[in-house]
Amino acid sequence: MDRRGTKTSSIFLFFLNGKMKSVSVIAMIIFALAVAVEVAAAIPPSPKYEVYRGDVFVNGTLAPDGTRVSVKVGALDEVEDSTENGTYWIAIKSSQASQGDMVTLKIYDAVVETAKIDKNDYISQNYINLYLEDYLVNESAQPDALPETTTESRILVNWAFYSGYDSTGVKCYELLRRYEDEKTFSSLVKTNNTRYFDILNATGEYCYRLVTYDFVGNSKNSTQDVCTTFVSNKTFTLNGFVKYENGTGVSNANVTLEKYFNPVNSTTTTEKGYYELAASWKRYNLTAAKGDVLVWGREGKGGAKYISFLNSSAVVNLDANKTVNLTLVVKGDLDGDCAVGIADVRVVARMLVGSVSEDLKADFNGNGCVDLGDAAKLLGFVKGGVSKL
Ligand SMILES: [Ca+2]
Ligand SMILES: [Ca+2]
Ligand SMILES: [Ca+2]
Repeated sequence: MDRRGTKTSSIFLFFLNGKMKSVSVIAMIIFALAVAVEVAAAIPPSPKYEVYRGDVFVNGTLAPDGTRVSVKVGALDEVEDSTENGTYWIAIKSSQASQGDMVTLKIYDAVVETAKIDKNDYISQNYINLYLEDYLVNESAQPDALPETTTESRILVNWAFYSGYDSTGVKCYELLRRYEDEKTFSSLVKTNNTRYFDILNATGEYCYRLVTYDFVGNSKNSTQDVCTTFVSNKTFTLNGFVKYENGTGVSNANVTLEKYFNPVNSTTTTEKGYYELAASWKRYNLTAAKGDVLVWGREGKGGAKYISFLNSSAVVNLDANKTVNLTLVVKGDLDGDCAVGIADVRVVARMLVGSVSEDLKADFNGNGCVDLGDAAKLLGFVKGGVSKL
């Protein structure tokens, strides 16, 4: 007889021997049972624990902090832990488990060990090191096909999530996009969602690629990119000024809008450096350039001296009427005073000794670095003898 049974019986005997003999037997039994239930609740059930602990290794090295480990005993709820210093510790109250129940140990969603429950001990320590080898994502998610063309400046990219994609589970997705002539895809979003609304801010082709990541950090690209072309017949105006570094307008500069390195539209600046162009809703390269200007001597004759200019360019997303100013740099002017003089030669000298960081604007001989030849050429230009940089 256990302790609970002994106590219940003694209460019962008290009533039988005391002054309550006249009370009906049924009422007495109900009262006794109520007391018995209360007493039973006050005595905790025997605590029995199965403790699982050990080191966790992922791909041959101790798992990083936060690696998810779980233990599931029979039909009981799974209990989780996050690794710290490469170890896990999980205690399962095994009172409701039965001897021989299956124990499943997982790293993320991957089953890495199994065991059987042993209820003989009050606290049973189970030292089990866990090892996971996972070097790839078993299957990649695939975005749904997109319409060939769209006139909306917003597109929904959808994909499906399938549980059981990967042995360790899918942690997140990354959607990448490539617009028109871009050489590579760039990241739009990392998400647990399975859809993304993308804003298309220029007409043209957009291609999407989905990357699936598992919990270990492996990734896999979607097998096929999906593409759509945003079409619109809207046109916009682009205007602005081309200026020298000192803020003076550059007259007679050529301003060109290019797409795929082909000119789409071009104009020349006014006396004050103003330009204006119109083009369809796209993304362009905008370039300002100016031909050599004779500053000394007679054109085409020996001894003549010309100032040249470095092209200036910008990427312009023409999704509205826009103003873009460009700055034209005088070739050889390294201190920004819009003139080429001995002060600029000193700047090149400082680049040579390393007290000023190298700027390829000073690579006048075009060999890809700033060297003594550049200093000599610039000095020749300033002192005479070199007619053009
Ligand atoms: Ca995997
Ligand atoms: Ca200068
Ligand atoms: Ca050089």
